[in-house]
Amino acid sequence: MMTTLLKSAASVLEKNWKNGFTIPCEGLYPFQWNWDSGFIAIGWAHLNIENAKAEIRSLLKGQWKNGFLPHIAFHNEATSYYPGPEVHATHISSNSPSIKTSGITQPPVLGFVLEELLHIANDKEDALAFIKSVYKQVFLNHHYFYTSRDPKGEGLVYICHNWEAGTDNTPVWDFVWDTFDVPNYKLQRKDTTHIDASHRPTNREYQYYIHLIELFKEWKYDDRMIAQNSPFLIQDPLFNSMLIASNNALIRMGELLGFHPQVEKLKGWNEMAKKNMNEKLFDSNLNAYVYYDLRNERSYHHISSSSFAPLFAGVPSSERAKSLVGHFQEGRFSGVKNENFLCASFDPTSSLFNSKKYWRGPIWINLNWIIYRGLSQYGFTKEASLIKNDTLYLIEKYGFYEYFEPSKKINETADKGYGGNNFSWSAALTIDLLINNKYK
Ligand code: 2M8
Repeated sequence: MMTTLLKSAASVLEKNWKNGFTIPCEGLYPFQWNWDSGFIAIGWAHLNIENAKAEIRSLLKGQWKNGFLPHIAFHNEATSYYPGPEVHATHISSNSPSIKTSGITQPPVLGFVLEELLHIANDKEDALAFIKSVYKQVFLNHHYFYTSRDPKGEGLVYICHNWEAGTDNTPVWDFVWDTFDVPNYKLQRKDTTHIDASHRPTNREYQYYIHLIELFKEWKYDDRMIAQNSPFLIQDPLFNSMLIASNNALIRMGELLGFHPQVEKLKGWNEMAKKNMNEKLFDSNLNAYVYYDLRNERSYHHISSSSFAPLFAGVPSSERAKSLVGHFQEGRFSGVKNENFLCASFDPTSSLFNSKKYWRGPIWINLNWIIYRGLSQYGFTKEASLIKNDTLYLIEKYGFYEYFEPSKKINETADKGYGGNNFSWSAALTIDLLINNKYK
């Protein structure tokens, strides 16, 4: 029997369903987004596996000839979002597909999403046949990352745009923006007509976002030109963790399906990725995984919710995992008297933390799901239930918002979440948290 919460989560997905794919949020994000679709497919798998399959097939229609998977697929027309297909202008690349897409990517979640589908599906044979039909496309995407975005052969791929991170305006980027100047573009922002502008990135930040796209167009989206010249070139712990978690899943599924050459390649990449993530991206003073700036050859010593994503990818040793968990109960993220709900998107003790502003502090449901799963996998049941209960508490109290206030005190008098409402991945992952019995 469906509970009320489950029913309302299902109705969010149904409303955002556009006959073949699901938009993240009406008005605010009116197209198909890459990692959103992955999380959304997990929700659909519990309700209607055919929609989950269609979601993934639609996303893969945007794949480029070199394996690149764009962050937005413009299957439909909509005027409520900026920058739209005309700004990305990806037809100038010889790799772009027949449908309109953006020319930047997002965290590669498809590998592990396919394995989630296999676990959730009642008809395993049918799910496996579907996975078999898309496996090589997803593998090609990983091949693209390790051959085009790992200039030093470290198994750590770079992102070249803040929108590729998914954590669009994390304070870590402030330090990158300080390293170069941008012209003054005439922006046509639409997001601030939907959402309180103080909860969104500033116009100044948008100048950088648009400038990077203008540079990539100048270089016709050529990866070699980008690697050589992009002022933004970052090895991101969240992005690389999503890739490793997807490698892990593709290896297990490839073994089941007999895709031996692909499995061997993936194992090689993965081994190097895990080793260098532990050696290069771990900051032992902060006791957390951090970002490395390849362009300016420096690390950024800040903790964000992305710092915990390696748990989900099985990267840390159990000893290291134990010390990471120290940030939760009565720790830096929870607050010494557990004053905060888990898990703020940026270090609540930092002067750069802002509890209301997008990826500079608020709680996001997809990151909570990733951390919850990571904690469960390592056997930290107490901390796992804490983050799961906090997540469901906020959703139940306010609804399926895009992001939420971490401070318990502010929440005592608040009456809603932040950003867009009826947000698809908040609904989809709530469904999974409520009914996936594999993790309790
Ligand atoms: C947000 O990013 C888009 C650009 O991709 C935007 O602000 O316009 C981020 O939260 C991103 O992680 C998310 O995938 C996207 C759609 O929900 O919105």
